[in-house]
Amino acid sequence: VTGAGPVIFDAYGTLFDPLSLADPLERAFPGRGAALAANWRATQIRHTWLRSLMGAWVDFATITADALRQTLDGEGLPVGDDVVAAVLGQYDTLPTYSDVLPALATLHGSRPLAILTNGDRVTVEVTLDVAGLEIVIPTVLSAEAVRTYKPSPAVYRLATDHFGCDPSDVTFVSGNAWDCAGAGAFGFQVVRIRRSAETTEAVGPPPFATIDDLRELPGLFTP
Ligand code: LAC
Repeated sequence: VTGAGPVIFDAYGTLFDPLSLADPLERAFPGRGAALAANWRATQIRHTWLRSLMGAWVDFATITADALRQTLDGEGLPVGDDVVAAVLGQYDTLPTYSDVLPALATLHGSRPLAILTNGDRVTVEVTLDVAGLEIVIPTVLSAEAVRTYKPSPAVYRLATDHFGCDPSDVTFVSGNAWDCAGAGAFGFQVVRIRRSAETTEAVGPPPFATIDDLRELPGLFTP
């Protein structure tokens, strides 16, 4: 990557680990936490696409709660308000992946850093704060501003509008293959961080680079 354009990160599945919520789910439903967390996350993402195509926007917290209830109900598990509240209550304190802090510490100061997320802005800001990263990543751009979700180009455009730059000036980092596809189609230089075994989507241009650890990211930039 050349130039000194912004580096923009997806939030969930890139910096913050939503599958860590397998732990409270495991406590509530022993032996099923990991599968429930994965199914919940897939349902949540699917709902963002459904609602975007249907023109039926609701905020991300509502999607997240609906997806959790649907997941539990679909597995024949009781959807108790106490369990739902306890699990959802941990969403704004999701942990970062272990490579995030060292990678960002290296990048900090070298170029503008931001988050572009489908998550609600305030929730993501709280999570950043809890992780001690609000100084390192001062800008959170949320899809809520355009009341639709990635991979709509309207959401990626929030970044080029904010920074007053061309799509090709942006390095976009995501652990979600669908997000990499959308960002690449918009014209960002995409770096995929392999947080899961999912394959690269054969839609739009392939990522500029794929890395297994976020600490590889600073090395992609030529001075
Ligand atoms: C994000 C999630 C949906 O945009 O990956 O942060």
